[in-house]
Amino acid sequence: MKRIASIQDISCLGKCSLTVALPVISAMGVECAIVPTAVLSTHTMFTGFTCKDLSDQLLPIADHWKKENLHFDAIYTGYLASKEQCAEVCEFFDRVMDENTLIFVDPAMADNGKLYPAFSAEFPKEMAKVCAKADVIVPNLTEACLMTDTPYKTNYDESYIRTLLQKLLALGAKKAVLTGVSFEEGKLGAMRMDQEGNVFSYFTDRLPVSFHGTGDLFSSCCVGAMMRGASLEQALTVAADYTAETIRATLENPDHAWYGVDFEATIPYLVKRLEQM
Ligand code: PXL
Repeated sequence: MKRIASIQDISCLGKCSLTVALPVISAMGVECAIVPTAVLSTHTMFTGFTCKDLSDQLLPIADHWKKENLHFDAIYTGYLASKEQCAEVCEFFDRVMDENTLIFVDPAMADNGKLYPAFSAEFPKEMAKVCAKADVIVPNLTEACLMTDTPYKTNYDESYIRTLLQKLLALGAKKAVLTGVSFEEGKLGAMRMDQEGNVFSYFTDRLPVSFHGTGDLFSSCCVGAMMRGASLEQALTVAADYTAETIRATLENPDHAWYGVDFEATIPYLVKRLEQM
């Protein structure tokens, strides 16, 4: 069985980060080890959340794992607790990875033109250094703009997205995927560019809502599918479809929570998709 180490926070309640990565990756038949970056009472869209930074645990965990001679097929990072933690995560990669470890970085730090509340303006520069070490990065438009000093636009054309992808690759990542891309009303998707400048994109119907945690769902599904043998392109397709299907299912539930999606309800859909791959 393939083994992923996922480095992100535990939001005790919130349907995001590790409470999404663990069940989704496990359901995909891939082992998910975790490295919690912080424990929060909820995600940061609530007010009054508590947060315990676990930075002092990251490298001791890495060293213990190294001593145990464990191989990780992927290291997948998400929400980090502080700008200082970005350097520790880079060091974590160096200590734990080997030549067969895929580094998959979701620079979860911003959306809709704005940094998440816990981060200062210097954070994106530090996160860009984590992205520099990655095989695959999956920022949304806001995160990509912040890391490349590009003005954030909601009205754009394909050349804007291609330029942004080129700037992301210039950070050092081998493949860059931009999420939340739309060139056509009613469609939303992802576009990836490799070091040769080749692009691939995939779109689903845009649903008339935006839910918290869907980025984590997309990333978890994408890296999980790659561990199951999918190419990045196939993985992006499955991840986009699963995310869209989950938002659809959430909207159909009149009692759905405001703070996250009903991804639990669509795990059977995801498992079926994997079987067809
Ligand atoms: O879904 C990204 C995320 C993860 N973890 C925490 C968050 C957020 C987004 O706001 O607050 C703690």
